Formats: sequence, structure tokens, C-alpha cells
Amino acid sequence: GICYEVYRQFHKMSISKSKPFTVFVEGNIGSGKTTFLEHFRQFEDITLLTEPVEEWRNLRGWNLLDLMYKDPAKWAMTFQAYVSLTMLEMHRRSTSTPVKLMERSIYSARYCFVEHMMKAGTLHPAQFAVLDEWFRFIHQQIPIEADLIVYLKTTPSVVYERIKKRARSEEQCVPLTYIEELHKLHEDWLIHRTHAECPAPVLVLDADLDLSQITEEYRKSEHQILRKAV
Ligand code: DCP
Repeated sequence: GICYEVYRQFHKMSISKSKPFTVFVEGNIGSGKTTFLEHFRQFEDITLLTEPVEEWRNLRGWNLLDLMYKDPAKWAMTFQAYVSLTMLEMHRRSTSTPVKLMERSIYSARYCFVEHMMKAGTLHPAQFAVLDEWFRFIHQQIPIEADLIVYLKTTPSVVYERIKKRARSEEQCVPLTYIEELHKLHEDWLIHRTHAECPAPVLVLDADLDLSQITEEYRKSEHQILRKAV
């Protein structure tokens, strides 16, 4: 009755003051991060921060993602600088729910994408140095909550076919080798732990499964994510 409702509201208020259980959803391009987050829309008390890519496609009318793919040497730095900002903004966004689910993080930007662009020579070493100094400063000075990373593990050829099928205009010229490189960098970061920094425990899911079977796989993570919800 009303007592329970009062209790529930009070409980919510007290939880909102404490830190939410924060989950990053990571995985290669086309691994189904958005679909994974959408699966959790059915539950109450979860804040979903989906599709940061839409911000990268429209900054005051500019499509930074498109500029980056069309002329990486000129735009990679600008693009990654803006990705870092949008990620930091998501990390800092306060929630009134006990669980916060985010698509990607400032870590995958640094350890997968910027790392690749540095190794491939797309970023000049000086440009890389500036991005890396920003990353270190943020990492050391700004508290970033991380309780769990859900890694949607895929096979490069599988996501390559998905990317071709979904036909996002900017990604038309993405070669399989790029997807393979990104896969390796995700594995290095989340499985082989080659960077000192892996900010939270990693739950690995098989994201090669197609849409008809993936819900079962997603369910495997519900327990770990929802136990924190009221
Ligand atoms: N991207 C990038 N640098 C980053 C993050 C992303 O160049 N630091 C690019 C790669 C993709 C696009 O942005 O072309 C979006 O990639 P994501 O993997 O973040 O998002 P998707 O929409 O592909 O994820 P999913 O299909 O798993 O939902």
C-alpha cells in the first residue's frame, strides 16, 4: 500500500545519492552494443546511455564520423578529441537509478581506436601525444565509475558481414583488416590485459549469435546487472 510506496521512493532517493552500478558495453563495430542495451529497456531502474555515435554524426550539423572516414589523416585527431569529450560527458552524467548502462567508454576510445590510429600512422605521433596526455589527465584527475564491463565478443568476419548489411553510409569503405585489427585490440585490452588499466571485471558474451538466439545470451548477464537494481 501507501507505506510501501513511501518506502520505495525513499529507498530510490537514498540510492540516487549513492553511486550507480555502472556497466560499460564494449565490443567491435557491429557487435550489437545498441541491441544489448535495448534489451534492458524492459527493466525499471536502469539508465541507458546508447548510441554516442549519433552525436559524432551531428555536431552542430557536422558529421565528424564521415569526415574522419573520408580523410583520416586530416580528421582522426578532431574526431577522437570529440569522442573523448562525449564519453567523459556520459561518464559524468548523474542518474537517479541504481544501475547505469553505457555504450562504450573513454577506455575503448583510447585503447582500441586511438591505439590503432597511432600504430597505423593515421595519427601523427605529436597528435597521439596530445590525445594521450588528455586521457592520462582525465584518468588521474576525474573519478570514472566502472563496476562491470560486458564484452560482446565476436569474430571479425561475422561483424564485417553485419556492417556491410546495415550499410551505415560512413562505414562503406571499412576493410576487413581494420575490423580484424580492432578485434585484436579489444582482445588485448579485455582478455590478455596488456594495458595496466582494465577498470572493472569483464563478462564475456558470445555476440556472434544471430538475433533469434542472442536474447538467451544477453540473459546470462541479467543477473549480474540487475542484482543492483531495486
Ligand atoms: N569509432 C571510432 N572511434 C571511436 C569509437 C568509434 O572511429 N573511439 C567509429 C567506429 C564506427 C563508429 O564509430 O564506425 C561507431 O562504432 P561503435 O562500435 O561505437 O558503434 P556501433 O553502432 O558500430 O555499435 P554496435 O553495432 O555494436 O551497436
